[in-house]
Amino acid sequence: MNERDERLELERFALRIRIGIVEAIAAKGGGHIGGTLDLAEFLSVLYLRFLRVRPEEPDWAGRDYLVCSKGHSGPALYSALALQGFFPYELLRTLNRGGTTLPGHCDRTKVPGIDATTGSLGQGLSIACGLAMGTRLSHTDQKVFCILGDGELGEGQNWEAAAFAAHHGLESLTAVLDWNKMQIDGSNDEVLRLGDPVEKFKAFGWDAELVDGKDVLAIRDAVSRAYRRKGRPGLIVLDTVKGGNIPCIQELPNNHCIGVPAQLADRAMEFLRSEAKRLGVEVAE
Ligand SMILES: Cc1ncc(C[n+]2csc(CCOP(=O)(O)OP(=O)(O)O)c2C)c(N)n1
Repeated sequence: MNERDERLELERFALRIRIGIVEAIAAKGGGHIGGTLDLAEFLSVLYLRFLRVRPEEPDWAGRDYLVCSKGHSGPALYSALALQGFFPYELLRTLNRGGTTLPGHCDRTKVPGIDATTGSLGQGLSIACGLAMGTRLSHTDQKVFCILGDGELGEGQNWEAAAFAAHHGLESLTAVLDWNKMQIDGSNDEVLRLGDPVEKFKAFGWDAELVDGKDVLAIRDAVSRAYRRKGRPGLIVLDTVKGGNIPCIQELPNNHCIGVPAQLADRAMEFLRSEAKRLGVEVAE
């Protein structure tokens, strides 16, 4: 496949992930939409091109793992998992409602394809370290990915895990930072300055690189390098915008966890439909 078609296919899947997120959160009337939408391009690349998983056998022991440490972004993974056939797409509309099997935050015991229960920020990287250590002890080539939030990095446990992973040379571990520069109460610079995450993780002994979080081919190349990396853990910093480039969500002063009334959902869907037209994706009315 040439690069143009490759980009198109990955962007189309990212768009479908975004549509699933908006439909799910709008059906509930609101939720963690900002930092969820911005993961679409990364998840498109990971699920379409790399992650070795089996939708018909989610607990397959030979799978690659994905821990979403910022568990409030679960709906992004749910949308990708539904599109990949882990469970019926219609379930997305039950997100976070009474009796649902799709809680707002990632839940390994309820959602096929979710590898770690998260939501209390700061714990996922430690879980991922444990999984990576497991792959080493069992001599497999499985990979472990861990999605982190930049606000989440204010939790000290991350830095203990970062030191542990470097000390043990956990080469199967790749952390992916959603660097949208915003958290719940404002920007990182206002709440707790993170500085340059690439330099910070390098100082801990990791490989680390910055990638445009919208550029599916750049993400593809970074993930490809992650699959080949030897000797040390790696960090991919996704340079993103909170709100996933949907203008009416992105422009809100705080889009972390918001009510999504029908009017806002309609505006978001109108934009996504225009994107679908541009990319040649069929969307149900
Ligand atoms: C231990 C813990 N403290 C506080 C919270 C409340 N909380 C939920 S999301 C959030 C902000 C997270 O910001 P960030 O990691 O940047 O997420 P993103 O902006 O990417 O959604 C906070 C403080 C929590 N879930 N867990």
